[in-house]
Parts: sequence; C-alpha cells; structure tokens
Amino acid sequence: MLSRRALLAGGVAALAAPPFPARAQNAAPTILRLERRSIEVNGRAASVYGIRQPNGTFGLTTEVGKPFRVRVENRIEEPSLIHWHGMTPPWRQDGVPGISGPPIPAGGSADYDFPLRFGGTFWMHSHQGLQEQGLMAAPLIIHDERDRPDEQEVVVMLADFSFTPAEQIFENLKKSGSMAGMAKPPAGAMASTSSMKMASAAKSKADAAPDLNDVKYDAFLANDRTLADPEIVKVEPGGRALLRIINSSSMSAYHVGLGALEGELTAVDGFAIAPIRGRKFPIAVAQRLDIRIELPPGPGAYPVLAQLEGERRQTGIILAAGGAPVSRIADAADLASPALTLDLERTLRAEKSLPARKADRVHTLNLTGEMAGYIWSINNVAWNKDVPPLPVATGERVELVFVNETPMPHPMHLHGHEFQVVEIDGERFPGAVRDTILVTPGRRVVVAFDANNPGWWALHCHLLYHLDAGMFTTIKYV
Ligand SMILES: [Cu+2]
Repeated sequence: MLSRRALLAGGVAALAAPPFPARAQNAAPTILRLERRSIEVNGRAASVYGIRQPNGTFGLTTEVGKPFRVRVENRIEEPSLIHWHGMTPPWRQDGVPGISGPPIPAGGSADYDFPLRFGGTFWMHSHQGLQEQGLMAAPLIIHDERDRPDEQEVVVMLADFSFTPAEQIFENLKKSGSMAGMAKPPAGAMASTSSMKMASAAKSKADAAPDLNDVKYDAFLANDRTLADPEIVKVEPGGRALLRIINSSSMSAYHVGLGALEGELTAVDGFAIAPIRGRKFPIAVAQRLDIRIELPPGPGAYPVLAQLEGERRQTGIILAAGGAPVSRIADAADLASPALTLDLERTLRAEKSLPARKADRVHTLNLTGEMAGYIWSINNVAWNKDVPPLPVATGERVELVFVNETPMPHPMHLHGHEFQVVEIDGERFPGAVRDTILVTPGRRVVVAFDANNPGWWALHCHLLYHLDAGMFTTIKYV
C-alpha cells in the first residue's frame, strides 16, 4: 500500500474525514453531486453539468484497496445515472439506466460501495440520454504502487463542446446523416451521400479516407478551458510529472502532443504497458493515457496539446516551470492531423497479460450502420430492449471480434471487465489490457476477457450519438 502523500494537483479532499475516528467500514461515503454550473467558452457563458464533491472537487481521487463508497446526489432537474468507466463493480452499481438499474430521479440519491481491484486513471460520466455532451463527466483517479512520491500528478480532461443542445445535434445528424449541416466534409474525403449504404461499401473503403468528426463543435476543452485561456500548471524545473489524460469527449479523438518534451507512455485505460517513449500519442473517445515526463532544468513553458484527428483544431494545457513566461498558443495547428490508426496499438504490450488460455466462446460483432437516418448498429441490429444479450457463462474466457464495416472509426467499450487486445487484422499478440479499443474502418480487432463478474453488461461504441443511435448491445450471465 502506498503511503499517503501530499497531492500536488487537483486537491485531495477525496477522502472525507469523519468528525470522529471511525472504523473504515463506517466511514461516511464521499458525496458526489450532479449539478448545473456555468463556464465560459469563447467569451460566452455556457450552462453545463458537473460532478463535484461538496467542497468543489471534481470527481474523486482515491486509493486501490479502499472501498469505492460514494453517494451520488442528483441536483439537476432531470433523471441521471453515473457510470464508473473502467471499474468492475457488481453489475447493479454500473450506472447504465435500463440495464443496471433505474436512473436517479431529480432530487434523489444513490449509494455505491464496492472494492477497488486496481488503480489507475479512470473517469465517471452520465450514461443517461445525451448528458455526457453537456460535460456530465469527471476524473476518477485511483492511486496505487505505481505512483511516485516525487512526481506531480496533472490530470487533463479533454472534451468537445457545442452551444447547440445535444438533442438538437442528434436531430440534425438524423435528419441529414453524417454529412449534416453540423459537419463539414473531412479534408480530402470524397463527399459521401446521405443515402450511402455503409455496410456494402465497407471492405473496399478500408483504406480510403475515413469519415471523421460528424459533429462540428464550437470548442475543444482541456479542464473546461480553451487555448484562448488555458489552464497553466506550475511544475518544478527538473521535476517529474505524470500526465493523466482522459478523453471525456462525446465524439472526438485526438493526437496528444508533448511538443519539445519526450514522454513515456506507461499505461492505457489505467493498465500498465511496457513503457513507450514518444512525443505524440493517439487517444480515442473514452480512453486514457498515463504519460510520465521529466522537465528540463531551468524555466520553461511546455504546452501539452490535443489536436483533433483529421483537423487543425486543438486544445490543451501549459506546464510552466520556474516562472517562465507563457505565450498564447493558437487553437489551430498549422497542418491538419491524420486520422488515428492502430499503429501504436499494435506495439503496446501489457505489463500483466491475461493468463494464456484458449477462448471458450467467441462473439463476432460486425460494426454496421447506415448514413441515411443516422442508424448505427451491431450485426445490423440497432439496439432496442428486445435485442437478446450475447450469451456468456461464468468462468469462460471470451473473445470479442470487432469487424468495422463502416467508414467511421468506433471506440468500443465493454462494461464491468478489463480486456486484453489479442489480435489486429489476423496478427496475434499480447497487447494492452484496457476497457476501450478503437476499431478503425475496415479493421478487425479481437479482445479477450475473463467472464469473472456475473451480471448484465453494456458493450457499445463510445461515440455518444452512435451509442444512442443503436451501436450498443449487452452480454449477460447472471
Ligand atoms: Cu461508433
């Protein structure tokens, strides 16, 4: 167990101290309030959601081995429910309305209590309707033995922001398909027509320019701010920092760039990998990156930027060492970035693989859809309550084969289990353990997991409007 230490960024507060010494079992839960709040984006006030403790701390920072004991108070004017992304709770506490349980009504609350099996960088977000687009999301950081006392923790939450209400964005997408008035055609991409049938076009399009960024956003945020007024984090010259990058965007993937710094990617989705050095790392929707950096001696300002895939637009924070002056960074890079690929994913190797084992069961999930009407599906079935869950039995090693038959990338997320990436396009390897895997157009990606957490679990694309349009299914063994 790691020793308690002063937290350098973000504030600790996570562990509400009871007024009297109490046995751990009786410790009061941490309160997380779902609230409306106001932020400023591009000089304009925006009403968004937040998940905060009574003292204002966003989300929760805790330690592995401690129970996750939380009370969620719903202080917004509508029902809500929070999913603990990447956690493996009992399924009734997973926070998916209609699957794990009912949403929390306005003014109500819900209690959570489960053991934390592992540490790392996780997050929490609403799974109710389209609330996630309104920033109903927060960090969930679980310290463990990997954390170093001499390392400053810097959490960076990325988000895409629109002044257009999420329901309106979704309506516009449904009205005119992917190439809606909301979106502009991706650079270099053939203008696809709204009547295009993606499933049939898929294989030949595997290497064509992918269809990215359906929604045209007003801003991209890092810790609620744009590069016009970015967060500036004071760091020690010559010191160490651990960047915990969380992509809480509804629809947007990025290239995270460290500029002049070189970093070491040590974990993805909270799980340790054999470290990879670099200056640029891709992050798909819902994924996390843990990047260790060492700052040069002397003063300096170091932007950590996230550039939208396929575009010039970017967001980020600035690390400022030794009182160095910070200059303004443009919110657009000089050149458009490429689309995310699986090139890095193929090279990732888990520090701790799943035990070698043959699959007892294999489910193939063809990722399918139709631009007309913005219908997204799995095996050509758009999710509804009557779709039977994929069968699984306790104790089985299960492999999920994702085959992307569409021209859009899909970040696929399984609830309640960590999985290991074991194959990309026919090549087997002991890849990263994680909870969200990007499946790019035309690709086949296989993940393996152990069915060790009986329940009814969601399995879906994490692009918010794809998920809501039906690229969602469940597995059930309970
Ligand atoms: Cu998708």
